[in-house]
Amino acid sequence: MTTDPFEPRPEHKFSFGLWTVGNPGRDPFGDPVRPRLSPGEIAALLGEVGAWGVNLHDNDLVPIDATPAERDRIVRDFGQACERHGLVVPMVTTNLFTDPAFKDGAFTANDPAVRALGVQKAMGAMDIGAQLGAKILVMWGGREGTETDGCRRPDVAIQRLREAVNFLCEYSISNKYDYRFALEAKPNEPRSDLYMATTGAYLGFIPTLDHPELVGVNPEVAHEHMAGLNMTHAVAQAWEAGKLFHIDLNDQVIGRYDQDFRFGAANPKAAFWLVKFLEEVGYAGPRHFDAHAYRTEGLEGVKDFARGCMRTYLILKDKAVRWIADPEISELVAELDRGSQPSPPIGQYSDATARALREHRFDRQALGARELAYERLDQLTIEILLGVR
Ligand code: GCO
Ligand code: MN
Ligand code: MN
Repeated sequence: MTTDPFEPRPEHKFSFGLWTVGNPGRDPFGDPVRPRLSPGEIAALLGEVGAWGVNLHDNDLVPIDATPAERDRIVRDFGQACERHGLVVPMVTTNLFTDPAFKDGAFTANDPAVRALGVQKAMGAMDIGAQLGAKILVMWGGREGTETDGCRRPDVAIQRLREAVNFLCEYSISNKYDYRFALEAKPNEPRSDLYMATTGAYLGFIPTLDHPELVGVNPEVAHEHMAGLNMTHAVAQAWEAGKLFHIDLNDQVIGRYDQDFRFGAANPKAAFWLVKFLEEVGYAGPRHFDAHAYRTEGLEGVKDFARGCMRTYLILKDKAVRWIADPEISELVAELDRGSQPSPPIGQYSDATARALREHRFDRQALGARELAYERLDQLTIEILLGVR
């Protein structure tokens, strides 16, 4: 019996949001094209395609005006549906963008009542998540941003954001929820400019919090690409800082509208470097697909979309293994990494190391004349990706 090497298994930790496979295909120009699935139906679909986890916004599951009793019943029923379909709930998040009350943002809004409502709503999302076993709270600003910067000073917005995150960290601690907070940056949409436009911005913000140890980031491929940036570089900086708490995988053509394409659909080479990095460093968190099917699709197309995200990840993981094991590539990489002339190490500063460095005579011309075979290296990479190697 042959087994499909690209079949998703629980240890791959593939997760989808209720809002991703549940996306009915509405866009700014057109109405929904797919029937709205209930959370239970989505759990069944995710179980069928072989996902490991399902994530949710509070209101993907519990309507915003549900009574406490309705809330309890809905959450209990959903927990049972997840169990039935072999799914865990690793992450929850808060919808702070759909309701008109949040038209000027939530945590950064000028009206203190809106800010307080935002924090109250996030507490409610944390309660729901805790009941379902979630340990990661994603915080995406949604509408934390501006069309006109006349509305408030942007540093005040940052102070308000800090106040809210600090409060929610304490809420997690005092309820023993044990959440890790993953802050998700995005440069624009739905506002013209969002605060905290890049993962790097959040990495600068986190050390200013009361509980920086509880807070990391949730980089998203599409969001870095919307800003014209390199996702793998953003992820690497987060990883190196011990802050890669979650990841949103999808795809996005640079310079276009917010596309949320199937993982690897637009930039397979960028996706390859990302998967290679995650697998090489041993990232152990969820691989969450924050994407949705093309608007041309029905229910079967949504399954094709979800299977495609996971399959592409696993194919790229296999390509990464091939890349690392390829003798010609390894030799080339080792050669490119090798020093070409003796030089004093930089290392720890001391008077002696500084003197040694000041006095050293480099053959600068030889350094400039050295040829670096990155063309060959990249072509070998492309040949692996295109399947001829
Ligand atoms: C977007 C974001 C969202 C968030 C989600 C979780 O572009 O709309 O990526 O999908 O990830 O709201 O907070
Ligand atoms: Mn997004
Ligand atoms: Mn996202």
